[in-house]
Amino acid sequence: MNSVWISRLLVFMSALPRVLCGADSNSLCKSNRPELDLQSVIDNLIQQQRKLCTYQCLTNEEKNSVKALKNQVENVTNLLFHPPLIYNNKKYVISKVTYQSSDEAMTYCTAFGGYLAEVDDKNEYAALQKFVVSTPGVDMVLIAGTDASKEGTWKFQRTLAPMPVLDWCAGQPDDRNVEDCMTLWKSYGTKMNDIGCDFRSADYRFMCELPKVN
Ligand SMILES: [Ca+2]
Ligand SMILES: [Ca+2]
Repeated sequence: MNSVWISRLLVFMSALPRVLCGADSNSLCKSNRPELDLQSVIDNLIQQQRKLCTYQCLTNEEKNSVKALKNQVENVTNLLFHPPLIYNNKKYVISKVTYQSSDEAMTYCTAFGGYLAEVDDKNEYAALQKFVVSTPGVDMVLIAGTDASKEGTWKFQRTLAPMPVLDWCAGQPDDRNVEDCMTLWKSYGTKMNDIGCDFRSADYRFMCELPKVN
């Protein structure tokens, strides 16, 4: 229900006691009024309308500020990331730039309201594989996952939950020179590979999982 209809309903509900009871307010009506408890219904509707009053109730000046901010965020997003994938009500983006550490990559993702992309099931994994394949100019893409706390036990950095999907490139994970972070590697079937958590190559990119914003 939109706010226009709520406003109309509020006007109607406010008038309802007079409609029901008339000008002389007979005794039957008086005795029924507490049971109707119109005031609490009206209070309830007013509360609901307040909850709906987020963007609609802003002044034009405030709406323009919100639009300008959205444009700025979109411009910065386009500067930093390739065109996104929308999947299962989430937005995934792969960076155009490299990163100095997995922590720094996570900080980028957090700044946009998300986190390093977490593969929660095989369908999401397949969608992210296709996304990496279809994004030009990227090969090694950092996603969520680390075995830093215990070699060979892979968890998400954010939740510390065990990774439910592990699907390695041939010969991986090899932990070569200590590799405790996770990538998808396009050159080797876009499967998983363990890599160092710090900067090793200007070719590395990272993928964020963000809330989908309309
Ligand atoms: Ca390792
Ligand atoms: Ca490796």
